[in-house]
Amino acid sequence: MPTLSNLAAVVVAPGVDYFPGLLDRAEQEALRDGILAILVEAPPFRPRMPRTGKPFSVRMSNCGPLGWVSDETGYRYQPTHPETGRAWPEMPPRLLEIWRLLAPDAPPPEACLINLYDANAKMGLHQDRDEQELAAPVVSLSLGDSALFRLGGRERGDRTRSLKLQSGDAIAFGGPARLAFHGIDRITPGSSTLLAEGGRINLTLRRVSRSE
Ligand code: MD3
Ligand code: FE
Repeated sequence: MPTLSNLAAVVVAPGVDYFPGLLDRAEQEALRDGILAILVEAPPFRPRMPRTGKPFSVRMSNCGPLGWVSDETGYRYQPTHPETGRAWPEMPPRLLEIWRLLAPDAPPPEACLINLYDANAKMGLHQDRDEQELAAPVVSLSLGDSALFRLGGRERGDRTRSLKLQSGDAIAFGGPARLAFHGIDRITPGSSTLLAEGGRINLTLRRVSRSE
């Protein structure tokens, strides 16, 4: 198993451990290929906002026992793809290893949300609070074009700061940061050669259910 190039965390805020360049190019390529294979089995879908049905600009898929989906009826985790009805593909073992390294005290992740950004996609400021287990951190990995990530506090009106997330970067959000507001303001097209078609893939690993 290849080694991670940089396991030194930069604590950018309480509970936010940033690992710039955690994955070297070979690791990024291996992960990319694993995710592209998953997207054949579990094709990207476009989530819709609860109530209004307004489509997200980001397309999504999932791997692992549970996947996050959103439509007119609400946000939820479910074991099957919303369009094919099939179980989500298994999580690549390498993702489970990265989780063990970055979240050593947490039970294993149950969901890996795959967010797909084209040149115009963004994600508005929000909290991740659809999980029963809020003691476990959320671990995020970035592949492809860079993104301008915005991180706030636990209240929507709190001051925010911006961070550029690049291909191969990882961040773990735990403790006081677990319910921080966050979003993606924009991506920078052409900033990475990892994805042949351009764009950005974000992988977000989460523990969903409580494990006493
Ligand atoms: C801070 N994804 O899927 S990853 C999401 O890049 C999501 O696609 C963004 O926000 C993306 O929910 C941001 C960084 C991230 C993920 C989860 C967090 C930051 C977080 C959970 C709590 C606090
Ligand atoms: Fe989020």
